[in-house]
Amino acid sequence: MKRLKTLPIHPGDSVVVLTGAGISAESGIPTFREKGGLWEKYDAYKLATPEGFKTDPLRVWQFYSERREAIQKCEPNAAHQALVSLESYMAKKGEFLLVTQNVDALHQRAGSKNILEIHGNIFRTRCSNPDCEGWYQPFEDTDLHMDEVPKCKICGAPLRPDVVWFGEPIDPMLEFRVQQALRSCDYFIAIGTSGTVYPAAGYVQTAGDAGARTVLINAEAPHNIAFFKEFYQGPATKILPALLGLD
Ligand code: BJW
Repeated sequence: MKRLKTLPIHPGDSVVVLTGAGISAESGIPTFREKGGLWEKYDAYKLATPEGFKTDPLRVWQFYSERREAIQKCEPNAAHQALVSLESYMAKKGEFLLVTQNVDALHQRAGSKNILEIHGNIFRTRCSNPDCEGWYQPFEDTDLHMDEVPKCKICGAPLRPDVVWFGEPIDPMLEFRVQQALRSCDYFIAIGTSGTVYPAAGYVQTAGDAGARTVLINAEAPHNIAFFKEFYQGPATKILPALLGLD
């Protein structure tokens, strides 16, 4: 590969990184919308909406249990590691925020610290009843619920994975923190995301309007490409370390 010029990020800069399924693809975790992706094989409306869960909670749990099991066998890759290096480079003087749409927790396993999981975490479970206090008390859960829907100990309602489905809002506190960071960052770097799902797909506009240098690293040109000032096409594990001068 032609040697890339490194991004001139200074330790005192403010950087917001947005990651999507593409960053974990080389760890062996399927993306959603590519050929062979999850939403090609499975019906998103049946498996990733509150309506789908109400209709067939066991089928939804089987889908998430299979993914829990598969993700546990995967390891963070060079792109996850590069973001850990960037965060530690900026730790003393700068500001670094990692916003991930991924539910796989690979960033945490790699060692990233300042991270917001806007679509939740597949290894957490919570009550599905908004009137129960269990709704607000997600807990760590690596169990596989293949044969039976787990029930809330407080109200008896079905428990659900603590992820954000279509039609559900992002946690307003998380979204507030993201919006604040987007308005004051020097760099907005998106990695491995198709720019299809909102509100994340709109973050580049907010950052760009506020004057940030907007950079995209992706295997293919996504829907919202026009909003990025720079686009580097290729695998995240090669492009990101090269752009950060870590290769
Ligand atoms: C590589 C690579 C490599 C591969 N290296 N690159 C405005 C306009 C239109 C619609 C809406 C709107 N606002 C809201 C909506 C509705 C909806 C939405 O966006 N729909 C669109 C699909 C049209 N949004 C929502 O419903 C959101 N909620 C919301 O807005 O609430 C508002 C509200 C307020 C008040 C009350 C009620 C509601 C919630 C969205 C939740 C998304 N959930 C999922 C599932 C999470 C749990 C789970 O994992 O099962 O999140 S869907 C799925 O898509 C998952 C992902 O995080 C998300 C984004 O996908 P991502 O990461 O971009 O993956 P892909 O597969 O699409 O792309 C991967 C890319 O990587 C590809 O481009 C590859 O080329 C690339 N790649 N290998 C680099 N090695």
